[in-house]
Formats: sequence, structure tokens, C-alpha cells
Amino acid sequence: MNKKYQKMFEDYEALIVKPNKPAEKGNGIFDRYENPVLTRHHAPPFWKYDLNEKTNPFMMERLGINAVFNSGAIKLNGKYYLVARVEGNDRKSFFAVAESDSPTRGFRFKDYPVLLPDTELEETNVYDMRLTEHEDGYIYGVFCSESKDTSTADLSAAVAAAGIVRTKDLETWERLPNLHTLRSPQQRNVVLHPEFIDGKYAFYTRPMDDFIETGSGGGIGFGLCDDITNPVLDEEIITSHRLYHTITESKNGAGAAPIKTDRGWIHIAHGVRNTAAGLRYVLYVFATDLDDPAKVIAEPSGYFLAPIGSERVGDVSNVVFSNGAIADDDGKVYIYYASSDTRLHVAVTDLDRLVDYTFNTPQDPLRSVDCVKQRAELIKKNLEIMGR
Ligand code: M1P
Repeated sequence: MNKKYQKMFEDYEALIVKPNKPAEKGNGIFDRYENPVLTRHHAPPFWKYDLNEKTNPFMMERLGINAVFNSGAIKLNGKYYLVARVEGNDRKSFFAVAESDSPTRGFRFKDYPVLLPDTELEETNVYDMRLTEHEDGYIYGVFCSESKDTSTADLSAAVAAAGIVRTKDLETWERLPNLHTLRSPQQRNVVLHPEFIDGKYAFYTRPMDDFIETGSGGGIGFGLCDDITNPVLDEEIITSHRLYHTITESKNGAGAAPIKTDRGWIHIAHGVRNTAAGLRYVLYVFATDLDDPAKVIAEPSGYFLAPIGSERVGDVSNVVFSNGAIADDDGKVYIYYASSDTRLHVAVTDLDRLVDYTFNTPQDPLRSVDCVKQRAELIKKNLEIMGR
């Protein structure tokens, strides 16, 4: 290998083994880590360059990688895995599995990206895989399967559906038919619940009238399906609602598979609102009943995690998005979140903190005057403690 390539591989190795530590100044709820866990630079050089000097005398990137972001996450046989959305310079996304012995650093992509079975012939793009270790023994990956909307002359019109794959080892992937939702023309942000509900597979959905706008879709949906190999949802009921003048006003969507705690299922979702500068995406948390995972039993006010500093800037700025979290054996919870559709970060909390946050943070009273009253109560109690 020529010297320039050697240097490139050395730099790549240095990036992979780079240490990572919690950033100073947590907020008591979670701690962000200083460095992203995956970026476009984590794509191995041999995914991008033709290493043959004869056919690539100028050492050009032939197939560039634009971004590595929204990632499913799972711990398997003691190792941490991310199934990331990798986007080529050609705008097409694909999935690639990165493995590490640590949840916060050292993620290395497997030599080849995931080659999905090509069963959906109209499908143009795939992204945002949610991984669910289901009690039926499979690991399911549910992702957005996007195709061109040929019913209109609008070149950018698209249709989003939920694609489904399953695996036992993250190596061999079996593709199942796309989820069919009888009452919603489009779907994105679909997540499979890890347990059977009334003997059926349960999905969190996000009914949408159109590719970007949720329209009449009232929030995060929930539906049951008898047969995962012929996945059809007749009905979707709304769990966490979109609400006027909140962080979910424009849309919301489920993130990672929910985390089971003794108080309820904890969901880390995203909420979207519109601003003069475009859409703003933040993460929020809600809990649903252990026996009825469609029933919301707690929803802390406002956002859980919002873009800060350099996270605010990227291909789609002012966005944080999460589709993967790992609840580890020692009680720690790692939340993998991407910023601005460009790179992937990790934040850590633990089950006790997450439960406390979810059940003891007040709800949004929905009106300024009531928000002030809520804050005044907190101030009053604190001033008493401070002796004033
Ligand atoms: O660009 C921000 C996000 O937009 C979409 O999310 P949603 O369906 O909620 O609007 C997704 O395409 C996601 O990948 C992206 O990060």
C-alpha cells in the first residue's frame, strides 16, 4: 500500500480507538459524552477509495460517505452493536453494523454494509432502523422504506412505509413484507414492541397523510397484528398525542424500543415543532402502562434532550433524533442520538434516574399562566429550604 494510504489507515485506526468521556456539566438527568460515537470518518477507507494505484492514480474518493447518523442499538453476547444509517454522497442511505466492547467508544464497522434482500422493487431509500429483541426469539429491525410517489407529477413526492427484517446474529437478515396499515397512507418511525400483547405482535406507528406532514395523524399510534410474516394493522390508536404549542405540535415519533421498568414502559421519542428557521427536533420521554403499553401513564413536560452547540448544525440543522438505546445489565442506559442528520452521539443515564425523571417531572400545563404557577410553586419550596 502506498504511503498516503498508509497514513489514511493510521488516522482511521486512531479515530476508532480514540478515548471518550462524559462531558462536564450534566443536568442530573443524563450525561452527554464528549465525542460522537460514529461519524462519516468512521466509514473504513476501503468503503470509499479504490486502493489500486493503477486505477486510482490521484487517490480520489470514488464513493464518498456523506453522513453516519440515526442508529438502532442492541447489546448481544456482551458486545455493543449499532446499526447506523449511513448516507452516501449520492443521498441514498443504507445500514451498516458497528461493533464495540464499550458502549461509548471504539465502534468499528463490519467490512460490508448490510445488503438487504431486494424484495421491495419500488423501494429507493431505506433508513432509521429500530432494533427490537422480541420474546419470539428474533431480533427485528423496523425501518423506513421509501419509494417514489408515482401518483403525482411532483418529482420529490415520496411514499414512506415500514420495512421489516429479522435476524438472530446481525449477519443474516430475513426480509418480511412491509407493514400494511389499513387506515394510514404513510408510515415512518415504526417500532416493534418487545413482548406479545394479547398473543399478538404490537407496533408503535406514526400515521401520516403525506411524506413530510403528519396531517390528521394525531401522534404516536399503536396497533396489533396477528402474523408478523403478513403484517397488517387494521387499527391504530393514539398513545402520545401531538399537542398545540408544545414540542410535539408538528409531529412526534417513537424512538428506540421501549424500556421495561417496574413502573411502566419508558419511551424515548422525538417531538417536532415548526419555527421561522424550519423544523426543530428534540427528544422527549413518556411512559405507558406495563399491561397496556398503549396507555400513557406519565409524560414529563417539555424536552428531555435538545440540540446544543455544534449539535445544532449539520445537513438538517436543529435536529436531534434517536432510534436506539441500550439498557445495560448494570442499570446504565445508553441513549444513542444523532445531531442534525450528520453524526451519532451517546448520552448515559440509569434506570433509577430515568424512572425518577419520567414519573416525578411535572406535566406540561399547556398555558403560560399555569407554567408560571408551576414554577412559582417550585421557587416557593426552594426559598423555604434556603431560609428566605
Ligand atoms: O430530518 C430530521 C428527521 O426527519 C425524519 O423524521 P420524521 O419522520 O419525524 O420527520 C426522518 O427522516 C429522520 O431520519 C430525520 O432524522
